[in-house]
Amino acid sequence: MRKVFYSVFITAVLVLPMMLVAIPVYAHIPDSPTGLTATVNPDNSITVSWSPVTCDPAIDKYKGQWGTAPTFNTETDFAVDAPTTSFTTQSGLTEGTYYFRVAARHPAVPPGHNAEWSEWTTSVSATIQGASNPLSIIAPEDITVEGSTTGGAEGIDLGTATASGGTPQYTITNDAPSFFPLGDTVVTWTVTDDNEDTASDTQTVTVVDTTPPMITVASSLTVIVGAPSSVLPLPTVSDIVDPSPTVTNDAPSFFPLGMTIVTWTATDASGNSSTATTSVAAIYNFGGFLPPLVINGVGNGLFKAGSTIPVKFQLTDYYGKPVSTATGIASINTAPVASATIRYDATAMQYIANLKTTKSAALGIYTITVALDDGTSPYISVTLK
Ligand SMILES: [Ca+2]
Repeated sequence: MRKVFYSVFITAVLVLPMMLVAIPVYAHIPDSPTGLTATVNPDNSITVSWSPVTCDPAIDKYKGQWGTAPTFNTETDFAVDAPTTSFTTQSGLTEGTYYFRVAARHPAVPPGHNAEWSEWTTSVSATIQGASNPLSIIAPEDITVEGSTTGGAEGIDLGTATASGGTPQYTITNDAPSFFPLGDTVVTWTVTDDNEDTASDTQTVTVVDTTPPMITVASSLTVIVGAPSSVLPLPTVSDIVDPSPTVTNDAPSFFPLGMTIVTWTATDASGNSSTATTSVAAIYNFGGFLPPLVINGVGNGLFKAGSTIPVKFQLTDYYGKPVSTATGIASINTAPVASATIRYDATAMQYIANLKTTKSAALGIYTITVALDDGTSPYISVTLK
């Protein structure tokens, strides 16, 4: 009996005070929330919600954890004050499965003592699908086109952009100008779907000018020997893109006697060029026959057959300066033909050929011709008697 008494006594002394302290002071651990659901929103956020926990004392806060794995790394990823029973993540989550779990809290009751959290709920998950098929657009291939108008190109067929993903129907637009200047222009193509989401891509349009100018010149031209190259008429030049191609030629400063081939070159701003040639014949300025073939500007023309006819004339260059270096043969078409070489009389600054006519020539009209070394053959009629 004594042993029993002591045992009860010791138990009462040690245990009873502990019971008196523990039972009334600490709030009990609340139930975990129930009805946990996770829902994907159109903006690719996820809303997790749960049923309110009802117990006494009332829940004052919920906390949650979420992530891409059912193992949660941090103690608290979100917290909301009761009676709120939902939480929404940020929008635009990338493709994947997201996991959530929640706990509820009793406040400290009575004040000054510890609040108590429930156990975590079992996790729930939601999967973002949309990210695997986002709205996208592929612009047409970059293109290079030939210039079609002054400074660039118009009416370019850009091709067709292709949209996919998102929420059809699609509205596709681009910011292409009607006129593309030479060089690169970046065109931005944009698709808008029924969800008002947009996506864009770019296309580079390159306008080039590979077409040479057109050039038209006189194919042949006759000038007076010594004429400056400025006497040449300018060619007609045009280009599809360049309004004023550069025009050059390889003419000498002054044209020498005879034939000179002048090459004209028209070059556009893109470096394309075309050429054309003009054959320039430089001849003497023949001053007309002089007396006695001509007197006072009128042909005399009556000579005795067998007599010597002095054939006189003057040659000058473009600037009126006498030319002393010409060669030539004067002749008259009697049968046989009579002829004589011209020579230069420096004193008189004129040419002379003493043409001995044929004595047996019949009465009639004959032609005196001077074949000059510039390729010309001035002539005059005479009558032999
Ligand atoms: Ca061109």
